[in-house]
Amino acid sequence: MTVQQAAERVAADPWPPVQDPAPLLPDRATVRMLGTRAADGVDPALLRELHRQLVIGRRFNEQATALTRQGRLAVYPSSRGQEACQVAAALALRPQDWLFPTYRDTLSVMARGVDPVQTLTLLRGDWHTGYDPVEHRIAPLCTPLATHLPHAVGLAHAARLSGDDVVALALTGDGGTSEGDFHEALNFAGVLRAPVVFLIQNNGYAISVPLAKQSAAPSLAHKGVGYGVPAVQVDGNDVIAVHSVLSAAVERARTGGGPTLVEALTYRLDAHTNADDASRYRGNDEVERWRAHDPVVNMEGYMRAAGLLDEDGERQARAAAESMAAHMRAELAEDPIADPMEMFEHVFAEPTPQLRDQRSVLAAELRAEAGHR
Ligand SMILES: Cc1ncc(C[n+]2csc(CCOP(=O)(O)OP(=O)(O)O)c2C)c(N)n1
Repeated sequence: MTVQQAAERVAADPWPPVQDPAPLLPDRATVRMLGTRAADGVDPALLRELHRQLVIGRRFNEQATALTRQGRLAVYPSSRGQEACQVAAALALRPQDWLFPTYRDTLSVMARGVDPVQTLTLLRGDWHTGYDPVEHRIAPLCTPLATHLPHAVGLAHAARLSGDDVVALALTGDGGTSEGDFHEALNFAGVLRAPVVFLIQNNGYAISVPLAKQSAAPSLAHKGVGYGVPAVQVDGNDVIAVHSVLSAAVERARTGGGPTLVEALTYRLDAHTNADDASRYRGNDEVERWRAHDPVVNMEGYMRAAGLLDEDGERQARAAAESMAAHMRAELAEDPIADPMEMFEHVFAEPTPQLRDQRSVLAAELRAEAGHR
């Protein structure tokens, strides 16, 4: 099919206007599977892989946080407590699909196959992404809130026009849903029926701002209704449930069903980043309440009870996590050497006059500095 034919097909098949918003509304009950009969039918090999990735992910969060304390990593926005969302997002995608992560989503990037050290490149103060986005089909970790969401819609729509079997999964936090880009992305996704899935990791806070000060909506999932996008609310600490909901949404998008908005209810156990003091805006009792719903502990409890995890399986998962942590320590022992002149490259095909001026100023300063040494 040519691009022209695909465009004509899309134009001839408009998104039917939704007369009745009820089917778009999230169910009153949050989707949960861990410990319920719904989990019994899930492939044990998938459960073991979800568990293995959770254990590796937890270790990654702990090791990266330790490396910030040693000054080896400039900043780390930990996803401890949110590992279930991260792992589920990575494993719900097929190789041809695209992931659009935020700065907090290093774990999902790693769980999709990128070297753990490469996922941290941007967070070491290097302007490079650290991995090849096209090779891995993972957009660069996005620091400005929500600006990657319209990109995800654009990529998904373009793939559909070209007849490529691609779905884009875009991640955002609860704070990101207050940004204009979030609303523009949902609007375009609904109108274009783009094969895109949005996952909101609602961890309760945008740095220090609690959800109640971000939104008066009954839930963040309700935000899909205004754009004709069906939404689901899921227990974000239940890796089986998040994986199941996202896989269904990816499949729906792949088969022409259009976009889905998924709100995962979770909690960030660590501070926003190592530079933040979370005790200034939330109490220890709240953190302890969520600790009781730890996604890694929950999954291990379920698997042991179901006879899917024995001592040997546990040892193997922990050994894989330890060898990854040793790799991180070894590779981050040296500071990266960046050429300051490189920051002017790859911004525009033709550098602007201002960029050229700035490049000359910096080059002169570097020459002067070298002369003083
Ligand atoms: C456009 C924009 N405005 C402000 C910021 C500063 N900022 C960084 S993180 C953050 C809060 C994000 O909260 P949320 O979307 O809930 O994600 P979380 O950090 O909890 O994963 C803000 C306001 C930013 N990065 N980008």
